[in-house]
Amino acid sequence: NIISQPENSTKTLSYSPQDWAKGYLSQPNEYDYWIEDIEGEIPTELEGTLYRNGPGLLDINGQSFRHPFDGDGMISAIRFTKGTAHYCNKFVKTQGYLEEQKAGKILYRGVFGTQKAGGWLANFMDLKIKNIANTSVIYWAGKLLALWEAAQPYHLDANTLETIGIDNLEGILEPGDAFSAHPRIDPNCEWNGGEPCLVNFSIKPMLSTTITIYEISTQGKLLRKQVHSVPGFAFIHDFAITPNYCIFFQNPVQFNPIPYLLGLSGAGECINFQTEKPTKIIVIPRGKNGKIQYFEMPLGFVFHHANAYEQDDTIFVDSICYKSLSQISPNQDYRETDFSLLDPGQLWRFSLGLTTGKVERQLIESRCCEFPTLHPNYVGRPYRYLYLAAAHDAEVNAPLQAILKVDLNTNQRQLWSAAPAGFVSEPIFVPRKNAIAEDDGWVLTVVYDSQNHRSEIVILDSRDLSKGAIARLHLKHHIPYGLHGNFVSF
Ligand code: 3ON
Ligand code: FE
Repeated sequence: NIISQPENSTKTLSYSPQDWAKGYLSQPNEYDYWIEDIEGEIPTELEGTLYRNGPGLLDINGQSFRHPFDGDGMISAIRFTKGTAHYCNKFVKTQGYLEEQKAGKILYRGVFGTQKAGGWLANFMDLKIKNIANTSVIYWAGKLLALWEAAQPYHLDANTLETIGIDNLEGILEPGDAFSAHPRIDPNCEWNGGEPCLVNFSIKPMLSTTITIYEISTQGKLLRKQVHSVPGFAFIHDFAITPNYCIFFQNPVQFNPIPYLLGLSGAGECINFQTEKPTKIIVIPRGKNGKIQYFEMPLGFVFHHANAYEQDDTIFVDSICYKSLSQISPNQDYRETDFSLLDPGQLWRFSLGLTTGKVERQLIESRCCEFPTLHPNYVGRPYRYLYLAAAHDAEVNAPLQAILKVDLNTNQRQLWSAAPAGFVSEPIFVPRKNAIAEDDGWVLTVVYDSQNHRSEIVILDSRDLSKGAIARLHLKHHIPYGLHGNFVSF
């Protein structure tokens, strides 16, 4: 054989690219059943519901969406009670979902490049947005809400997952307002007598970008709202909070809307990453009369933050950074992604000197990782343990096949891997009731089992991931790769 191989392909991959791609097949069905195919034992102390959101449809009648982020939101609920588990999933019955299912074809352009059939003329100047409610699901102030960052949430019945309708949070949001898919819950809000408080933002990007911050009580009442304008176009997917600040990373991007307006590409495809430009870090005080502070540092592109905390005059922020953001090129199919050509997400710690105005950074984890989560009581506080979805091999950019626990104090690691056939999703940490140790509880993750083309719910012991799964709950079908979710103890 005289065909020469690129050097990095001599090492065997931890997965088969064809197997990985099958996780992006649509799941058009809605199920409702008790899970019976269980290996190991579900801990009886694990009581509550794991809600997950993500694209359930990746096509309509064989017409593919250009990108998974354009897929219609589908909610899964896995209910744990007395050592048993029940599975249920339903699509968020958004206006766009109902219209397109009725028509049997794509009627809306997607933010990430999905176009209506018929070429650019059929898409020319069509700026209607389809709220696909596909990014996260939270339970707050008595409502289960499916979130998508460019529009209002959808309200669902927490038991049946039936869609109740688009929701303005009792008038907090106005028509056309957005609400990010990354609210943070301050577990002990000092502006609110020590009660928990939901903090979220929305962005309206133009030549300058409007950032609105909402703080909402456990009763659903608006406690504080601030509106700020920051220079330049901003694409901000997530943020971090501390007791006194909200922290935003403004990625170095340029927005050229012409191809979008002309009907040639999606708005998201018109965002160009600018390698040579620094990222701007925007720190907005949560209290009343604070001043915005800006920091700058060349650090690449950030979607997700792990956590932030204050110590004296410094804010520490832990985030997943990509050296560069690759563009979906016009003729490329996302199911044929060559991972070796992309930069991995890596975990960094930034320290922002509030009196010095200086930023410093430190690489904490170089292994390809995403979807950081932690104990909910430590949001905004100094913390020790982080759980991430990660690649199986430490040195290779690859799909997420493992769950990684990082001890930020000792730098120790634990890893549980589903390779070669399994592909993990975001880990969710569930603390054990009355636990004292920060890592006492379970990590839950949905794993796509490509060998059997079904998914499983995997329960890990968060004190020791490496000892293997406590339980694996095999579903009767697959769930396409998802985005975010939450565990709710009722
Ligand atoms: O003017 C606009 C501002 C704005 C809010 C530009 C815009 C139209 C692009 C826009 C809308 C942004 C939207 C709708 C973003 C949606 C993002 C989304 C659904 C998901 C993002 C996921 C991020 C990551 C890092 C996922 C990683 C997944 C894996 C590693 C594997 O599954
Ligand atoms: Fe996200």
